[in-house]
Amino acid sequence: MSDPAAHPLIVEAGERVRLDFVNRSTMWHPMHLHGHTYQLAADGPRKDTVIVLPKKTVSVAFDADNPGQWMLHCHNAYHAEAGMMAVLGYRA
Ligand SMILES: [Cu+2]
Repeated sequence: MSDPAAHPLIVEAGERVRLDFVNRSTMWHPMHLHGHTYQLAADGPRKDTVIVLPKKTVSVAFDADNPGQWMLHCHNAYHAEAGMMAVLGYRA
């Protein structure tokens, strides 16, 4: 497995960030972001985990308001251990 910290997703403090979770698999993936809550659609609920159904895409948006390094991963532990994880970091 590659080191997720080797290629972090970099955001700028204060920006509004959109994440598109594209599920090309046939499994459910509860995608979880640490350190932030994200919004589903323009006026949707704020959550830190969203289930991405098979063959579906879910777009979320969050405010980059908590500098640090944060994990973004599937909440199925065996998926995360298989590599479904990334590190979100802030531009220095
Ligand atoms: Cu998963």
